[in-house]
Amino acid sequence: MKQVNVGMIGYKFMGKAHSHAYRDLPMFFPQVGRPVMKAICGRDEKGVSQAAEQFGWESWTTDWRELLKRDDIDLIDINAPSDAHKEIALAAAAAGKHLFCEKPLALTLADSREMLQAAERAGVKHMVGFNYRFAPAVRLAKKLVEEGRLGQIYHFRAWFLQDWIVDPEFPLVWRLQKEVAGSGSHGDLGAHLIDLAHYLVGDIQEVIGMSETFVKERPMPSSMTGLSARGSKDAPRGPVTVDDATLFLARFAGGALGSFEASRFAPGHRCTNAFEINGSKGSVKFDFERMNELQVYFTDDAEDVQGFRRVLATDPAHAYAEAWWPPGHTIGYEHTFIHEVVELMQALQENRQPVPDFRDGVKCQQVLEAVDLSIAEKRWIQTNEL
Ligand code: SOE
Repeated sequence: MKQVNVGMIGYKFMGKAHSHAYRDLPMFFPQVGRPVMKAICGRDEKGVSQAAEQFGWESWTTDWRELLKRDDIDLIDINAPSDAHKEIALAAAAAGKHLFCEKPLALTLADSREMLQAAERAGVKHMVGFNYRFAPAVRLAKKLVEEGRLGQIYHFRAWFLQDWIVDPEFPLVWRLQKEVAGSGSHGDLGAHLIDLAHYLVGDIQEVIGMSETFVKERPMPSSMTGLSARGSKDAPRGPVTVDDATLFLARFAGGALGSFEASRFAPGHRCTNAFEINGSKGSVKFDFERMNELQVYFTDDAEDVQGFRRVLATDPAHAYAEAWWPPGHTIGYEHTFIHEVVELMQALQENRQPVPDFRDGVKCQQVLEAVDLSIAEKRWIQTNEL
């Protein structure tokens, strides 16, 4: 079995999620090998050295280019803020490293296309971090669609709602700055919905959207990590340059109609990443806050017991479930990243592209940008216009 040596850039929220995935992987999925956590990189010496120790990396550095020079690193895992993705990915591909990059792939469609081209030109493997595809209940939804058990698909209805910036005094973290994040709820949350739509229903042909920034200025942060930050009311204020909420309608190439809602202004919704699919033979409903469950309805159930049934996707019949605990013993958020890394390691063992790859990242970016253009021009946009 090939040994895969990993170098990671970024050590905060996603860096922790990915580090944990590499560590847990061999315990539950020994068949895909044991990734070696060679080196982790971050800008802050104290922070990155602590992370290296805490997460179990062999070494650390504050200069990501050092990782690319090392012959003992095969894969570069990019968890830095979105504005850093492109430069790192291009340089890493040129150095012949495989790439695993968090979403959204880049700040713009043009940049994401350049990243895909660079990876293809270098002949390296590439993967993008759409982790929600890897929830067993989402896999079950995919299976039901693919096997035709929902019939012809009419609707995909999705919403990703959070509430961590509802307080107008919450500081201006990087996720609220366009030059670093690319966009707000749209690229952060909507990107996941778009990817799930592509995965579950297929290509999106045309879109029209609307968006709003409810709080236009915020105090500068004194510190931030993950989704939390500190600041003070008296701190200088800066403009919020991304959307707080973006909604859009879509028509799928296969004829289905879609509606999408991404918002960070939905009090009470901590991380509601939810969708429904309605087809001629049935429907499914998923909500990440109950990620082990898929609600399933079939039109051909006997009339007297018709209704949504709650399927707990923890049986051996469900994707990835057999590797974990006995049925009914549920799994969590971090497992989606472990499953993602299972796919990545398996693909590297089999010398094939992992899925989802940078092509999926580009496709997502194309829809994100089509929605932005539709908002700017107040009209329907065909995704192939971009
Ligand atoms: C923050 O909004 C965030 O962590 C996203 O960046 C993730 O992609 C999403 O999975 C959860 O929320």
